[in-house]
Amino acid sequence: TPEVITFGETMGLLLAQPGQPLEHAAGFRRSLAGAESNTAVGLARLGHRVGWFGRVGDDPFGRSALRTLRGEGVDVSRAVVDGSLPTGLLVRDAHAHRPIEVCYYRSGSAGSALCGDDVDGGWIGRARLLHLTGITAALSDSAKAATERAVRAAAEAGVPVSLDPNIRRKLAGTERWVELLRPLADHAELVLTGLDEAETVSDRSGERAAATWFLERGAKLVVIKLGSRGAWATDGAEEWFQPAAEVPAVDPVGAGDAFNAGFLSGHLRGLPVPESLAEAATVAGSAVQIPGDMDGLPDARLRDLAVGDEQVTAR
Ligand code: KDG
Repeated sequence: TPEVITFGETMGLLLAQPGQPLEHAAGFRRSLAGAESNTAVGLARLGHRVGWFGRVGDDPFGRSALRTLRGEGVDVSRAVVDGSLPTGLLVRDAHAHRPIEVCYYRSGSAGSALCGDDVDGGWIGRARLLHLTGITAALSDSAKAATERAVRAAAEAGVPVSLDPNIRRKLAGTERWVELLRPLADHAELVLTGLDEAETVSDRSGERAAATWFLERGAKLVVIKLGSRGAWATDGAEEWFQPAAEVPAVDPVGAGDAFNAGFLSGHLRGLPVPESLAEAATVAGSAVQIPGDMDGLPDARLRDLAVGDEQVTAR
């Protein structure tokens, strides 16, 4: 049984060749996208047993997504191949110093047809952690129902939930995001969030005020990701700050998912918060050095070489 279970939409990724803006790009590399599967792969590479479920189409992108995840050691036994809908696609470019252009081709996708019946509550009940992101609930009403079913299964079995809001403005407006995320926050023991997301959900400004809002709703630990500045965390009693790794970044997309994998790995191994934060920074710092959402995710050996080293440069 997996230690960690996560679920959501995994898409085919077509990534413009490095340095080529999407509008003018002629060459693309194929990879995988999807915040939850990025974190799943990150955890698997770090040596954890992870399960991911979701729906993919019965097409080359869907089949290769499952094959890739399986190859990474992620348990996809509960994933559904939907014979009637296509796998969603994400087409984007990658730059360190200019805005990244992201085009979704995911409306009516198999992934968004995820539904309550796809959730194996018994499987979730045997895990040590259920990790969710707000994206899944924002996909469709049926995916929102699946999220609720999964959270209920975790609650009934006493399995803690970690939540990353992962607000994607292209999927819904602010009001909708707040409405989706607040009930999820009520069930999250661990919150891993960007600062703007925490401020949006809580309607408070600043790390401390926003984190307090989550703690008041039952979270035990709130980790606020500050991008290239690092991360800040509190359990209500103590506070910690972790600077980001100083690395030559080429593609920041997926950094938050990588950070989550690094943090959750430390957390599952019972490390103190500052050590888990340091590992999270290292894993994120490794991920941003390679184009693609998940290609730069390190294994445990690479992470251990780099932890504590300010210059986490891949050689
Ligand atoms: O975190 C990276 C994700 O944004 C990307 O993989 C795609 O899940 C995705 C989304 O919905 O934006």
